[in-house]
Amino acid sequence: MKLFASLTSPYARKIRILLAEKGLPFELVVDSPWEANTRIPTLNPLGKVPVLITDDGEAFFDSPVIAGYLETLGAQPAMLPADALEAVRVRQIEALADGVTDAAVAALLESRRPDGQRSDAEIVRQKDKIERSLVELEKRADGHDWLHGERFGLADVAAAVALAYLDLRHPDLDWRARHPALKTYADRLFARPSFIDTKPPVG
Ligand SMILES: N[C@@H](CCC(=O)N[C@@H](CS)C(=O)NCC(=O)O)C(=O)O
Repeated sequence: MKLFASLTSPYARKIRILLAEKGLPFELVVDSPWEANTRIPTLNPLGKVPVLITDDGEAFFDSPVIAGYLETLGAQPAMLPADALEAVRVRQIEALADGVTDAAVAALLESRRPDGQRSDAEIVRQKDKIERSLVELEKRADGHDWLHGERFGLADVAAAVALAYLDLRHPDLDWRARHPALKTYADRLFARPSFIDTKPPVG
């Protein structure tokens, strides 16, 4: 397997952590879709990372689809429950966490627009999405080791990656001050080797 990814992409980090937790061997091909010589559009028409190329040469994107594919390989630990409805519930938390990342990216891009083109109202709108979602995640973390059920899984990987991305791109949000259960939860997850080994370079 080959994973095409940039080292700063939180969506790609989610997949790198899943691969590490499962101990699945893969080749990491670093490619930034923002660079002129990127190969990503030839693999994914949307021009986004991550893209996974299987040993048979099939391309899978986006990150939720790749996460689903990795489950089909049967490597342990399973990151989704065997029960189909419970698996949908985990994927709901994944969607919420990925949505936090989406809003964080949108707020960052908006904040980087030149004076006169930037909309502060749009930045606030995106940050409101983040805060509402963190309130929901805080409820799930409060009194629980994991966000769904009794086991570490895809919901936890997606949520912790989103929180780490907030630390990287929006330290001003200071989410820990308002979400103490998430703080404890995230600090525990950030200490796992899979998170330490995939920390994005600063920049
Ligand atoms: N929903 C996608 C989002 C992927 C995504 O937006 N990746 C960013 C990097 S963090 C990207 O490749 N952006 C390039 C672009 O938007 O052209 C996923 O979960 O994989």
